[in-house]
Amino acid sequence: MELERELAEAIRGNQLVLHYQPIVDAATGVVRAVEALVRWQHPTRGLLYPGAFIQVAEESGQIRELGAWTLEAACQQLSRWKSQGRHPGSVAVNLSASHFRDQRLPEQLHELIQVHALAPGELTIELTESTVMSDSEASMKTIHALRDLGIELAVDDFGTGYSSLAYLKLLRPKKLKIDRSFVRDVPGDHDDCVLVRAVLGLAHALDIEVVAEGVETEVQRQFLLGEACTLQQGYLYSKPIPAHDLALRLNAWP
Ligand code: G
Ligand code: G
Ligand code: NA
Ligand code: MN
Repeated sequence: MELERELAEAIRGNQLVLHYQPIVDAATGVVRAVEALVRWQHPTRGLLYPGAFIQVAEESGQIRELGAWTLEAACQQLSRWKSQGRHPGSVAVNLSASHFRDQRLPEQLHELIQVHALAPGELTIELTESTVMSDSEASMKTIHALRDLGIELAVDDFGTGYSSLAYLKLLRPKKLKIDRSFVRDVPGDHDDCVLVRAVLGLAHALDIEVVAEGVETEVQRQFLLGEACTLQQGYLYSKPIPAHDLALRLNAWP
């Protein structure tokens, strides 16, 4: 209850901060995109991670406000990087299911793109499989509206939910992110190797890019590269870090 009240202040005040984790072309080391991950610099409890407050935000109805803050902050940061002569490729933002279904979201995104003069392909929305499954009719409206705006979708934690092939065909995401639980034990675990290959084959057939999440070791990197999975994200490359630290790794722009 207290956290709920404090969160309202945090969103309006200056206590939330985004950290960014690069998504890297593992063959060249070039940063192809960055994922924004929210943190709460709490006045007395220190730096809080989403696990400590996203649920509270959901249950107290503050998740849309939090999502709006995240979107605005990420787009601002992208503009700032560009004005500094750097470019991260695109910025990915995680949105909760209820925010995604909010019929005001497309308008909100349209405005953001205008205000920050973004190319639509510079902004990616990350969704989990359950986000879209939970109310497919409202979600489909959003999906079509985002497609019209040119905003790209990525399916996060792929393989952990109840994805069907029909769903992928409907959603037509730009990217699939293989959940890190499938990446952790490659190449040692035979079943996980088979699963990773199957996802890559499926995505390739549907013309969807694949990102391997949770890449922590050189051995995992090499295995994935051998399977032609070049887009990789994980501690091997970088943890989520403040914008200023990430800037040093970004590509020159324009
Ligand atoms: O680094 P990490 O603890 O940040 O992220 C944990 C989880 O929190 C991830 O599943 C991520 O999708 C989620 N998350 C991170 N930032 C946001 C955000 O701004 N909004 C929402 N809804 N979820 C987020
Ligand atoms: O659900 P989502 O994939 O958005 O969650 C991202 C979470 O995964 C963040 O908490 C982030 O800190 C964490 N993460 C990112 N890379 C790695 C990694 O290589 N290993 C582990 N264990 N966690 C990671
Ligand atoms: Na994510
Ligand atoms: Mn993920």
